Amino acid sequence: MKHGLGAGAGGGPQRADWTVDQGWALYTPEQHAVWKTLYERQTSLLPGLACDAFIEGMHKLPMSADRIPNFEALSEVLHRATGWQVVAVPGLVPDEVFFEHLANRRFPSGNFIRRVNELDYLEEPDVFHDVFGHVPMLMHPLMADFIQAYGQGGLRAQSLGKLAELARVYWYTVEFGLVRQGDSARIYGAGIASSFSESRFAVHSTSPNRIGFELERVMRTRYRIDDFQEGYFVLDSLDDLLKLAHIDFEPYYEALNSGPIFEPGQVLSQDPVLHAGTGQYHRK
Ligand code: HBI
Ligand code: FE
Repeated sequence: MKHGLGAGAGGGPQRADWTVDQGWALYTPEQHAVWKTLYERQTSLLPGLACDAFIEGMHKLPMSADRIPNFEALSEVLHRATGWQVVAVPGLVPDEVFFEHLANRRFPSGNFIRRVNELDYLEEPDVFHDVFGHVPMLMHPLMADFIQAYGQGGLRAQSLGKLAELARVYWYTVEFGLVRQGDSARIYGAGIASSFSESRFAVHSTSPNRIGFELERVMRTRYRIDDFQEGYFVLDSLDDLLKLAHIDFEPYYEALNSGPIFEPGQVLSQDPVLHAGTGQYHRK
């Protein structure tokens, strides 16, 4: 197997569930070095920006600067903590395959790593985004339950034709979520935590909106995948994930059949605004 192409490239998946071997022994010194650069950058940046749960999860995992983590070693620690495992996939997998894994507490992680000349550029989730970004929060029992519930809900949403609405919940929590901690809004979302530039932007920039999380509002809000977010939604506490993990989305899908859809940078008069963004970054 060749890292970077993906075992499935061209020929379809190796196995029906799209998993492949991580192929840990095949990583080159250059690939381990890319991990080291990214790992050192983020671990020195995130204290003070990421929430305590993220930092704790990060420290409890068998991860270090010197090598790309081994998924079996990660899974052993993770499974003991929250019953999750990390399985290798060659890149993005079809939605239903992704959901099926999550519903069974398996987190599909890209086994390849970005190239050294593309440290901040990512077309598909690689091992740094998936492992460094996502796995620390999977050590948290409420996040562990919530992502499993998202997998189960995803399968259901697909059959109802409501995946776009549900995907917004995932986007504004698991990927780009902030949570109140003391007087500040801290990172718990993997898309932010794995990004050198967005980590600071999300927490400290005056440009983006930071709005208290409200489920229906979030499900009505489009997101951007091409640049920093124009707005973030902030949980009061990670305890809110408990409610989100057990919620019945169907009444929400019903409600969403009518009413407005909001643009990423919008602020509504009824929003619980923590910070009204200047919008400066996205105007330039
Ligand atoms: N596959 N490997 C991988 N990782 C993802 O985050 C992912 C995926 N397939 C589908 C998907 N995400 C999303 O489109 C769903 O959450 C909607
Ligand atoms: Fe992700």
